[in-house]
Amino acid sequence: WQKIEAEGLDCDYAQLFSKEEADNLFQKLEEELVYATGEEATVQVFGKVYSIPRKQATYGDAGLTYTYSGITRMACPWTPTLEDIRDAVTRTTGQTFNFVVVNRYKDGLDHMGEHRDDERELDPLCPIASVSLGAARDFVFRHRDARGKMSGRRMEPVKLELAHGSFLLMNPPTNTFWYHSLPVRKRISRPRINLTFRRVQRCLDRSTMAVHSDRYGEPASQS
Ligand SMILES: O=C(O)CCC(=O)C(=O)O
Repeated sequence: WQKIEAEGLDCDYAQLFSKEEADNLFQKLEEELVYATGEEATVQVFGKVYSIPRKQATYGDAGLTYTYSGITRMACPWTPTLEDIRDAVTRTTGQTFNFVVVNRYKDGLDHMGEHRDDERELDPLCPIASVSLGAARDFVFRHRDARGKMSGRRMEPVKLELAHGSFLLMNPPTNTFWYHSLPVRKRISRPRINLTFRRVQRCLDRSTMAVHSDRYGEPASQS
């Protein structure tokens, strides 16, 4: 395990699957997963609708929903491979997860804008567990006080490469203080699938739920 730490940032990184296992999981997910289309493949930022620069799907326990970027996502029933990966993550962390957000990047042009995973629906004590399969991609954390030209503090971003079969555990309070993004990397031609396992709380009063505008699209990354 590699410990990644900075002020308010606490992550663990490890190789969870061998190359052979990871190749096999990637192939199975390519066969099993169905990605969102239509409104579910968009985000809303300050009332404007944008298509997301990658494919996305949400799976989890029956009846769960998760609202982010202005859109409510329903959990599709777990597939056998997602269950296998979820169970491996639970064995490794001792934590249980009831929801997974899947992002598929067809190549290095697909990306994810800077955001935090800090929706009120998420159990604040549960880490977010991220499994990466396929092309290795850079992943960048930036402290919330060190974003943009007018930012109050100078703090170096924390950068890592997420390898095929790797596992990144984002422990609390990382997502309170640090934004993360998956930047464009034009030289990458191969696809990548990322799974972020989460614990979503049922029965929250929707009217009090924060809707975060700074996630997922380029237009929002400056907000
Ligand atoms: O693809 C990745 O590694 C980033 C995923 C991510 O940031 C998210 O699901 O919130």
